[in-house]
Amino acid sequence: MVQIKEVEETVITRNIIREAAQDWINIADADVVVVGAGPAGLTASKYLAESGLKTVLFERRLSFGGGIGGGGILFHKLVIETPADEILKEMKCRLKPVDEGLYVADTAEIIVKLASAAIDEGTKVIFGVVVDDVIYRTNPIRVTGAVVQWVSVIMSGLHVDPLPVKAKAVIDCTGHDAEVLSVASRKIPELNIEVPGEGSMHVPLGERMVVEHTGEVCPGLYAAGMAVAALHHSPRMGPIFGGMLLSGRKVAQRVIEDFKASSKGQ
Ligand code: 48F
Repeated sequence: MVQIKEVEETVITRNIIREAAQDWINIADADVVVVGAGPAGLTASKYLAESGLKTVLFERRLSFGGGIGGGGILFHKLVIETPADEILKEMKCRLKPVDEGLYVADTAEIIVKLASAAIDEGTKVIFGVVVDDVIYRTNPIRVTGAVVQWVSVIMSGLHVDPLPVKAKAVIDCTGHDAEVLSVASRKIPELNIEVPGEGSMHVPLGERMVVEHTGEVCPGLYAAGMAVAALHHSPRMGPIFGGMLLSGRKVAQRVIEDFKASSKGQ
């Protein structure tokens, strides 16, 4: 017979609350807050955490992957083009070559391996949390953190104040709605951010533009993935994911460079 350890009920409660509280105390002052656990956010988190930055990833849902899981109209496959295959090969994803520089993969495998890579490098992932605002300072103007709320509170419509989390960099990886850029644009006009929304489908142009425009939006605030397309009104591309991964990696490289530059300047 298997001897299962007997656990008293309050032990479960105390351990969960103590460990979660410890994480939140640590999270209250992060190096980088990544918003959204889709392909761009997971890829960015992996490289940021790998570089040693304290990286927190907030995701509204209770699951990873954003738009990956839906594949193309729910077919469980996605398409990846070079050079993004190198990112997935690094994570040991199995890619089926179907043409020169073109691969097909299973959505479930890509989700789980991207998430695993981000966590293994040290990203702290918190599910069920919405970033619904940013913190900022003036003279000079800068985004200095994110404002977070439980998704369940938002869904309930209860009047409950959110919590602020400080960060030297906040990255909008929220996808098509560019939620962080949109709230910053609406509430902080001095930032001069406009979010016109993405354009209609043009795959080659959309893939190129999303990567080209990835980076800093204003001091302290960065964007990757479809949030970049929403910011620059660049075309959507549907279920081809190379641009999302390359954008996630590029934003991480940019944030890492900015950290290095600011630490040299101190
Ligand atoms: O939508 P999503 O996958 O964004 P992405 O990383 O990739 C886009 C592709 O999936 C696809 C495409 C190109 O291939 O067209 O659509 O740019 O992932 C965004 C994630 O952010 C979460 C959301 O639940 C999703 O998992 N999210 C959105 N807004 C918030 C958020 C928010 N305010 N706070 C926390 N999470």
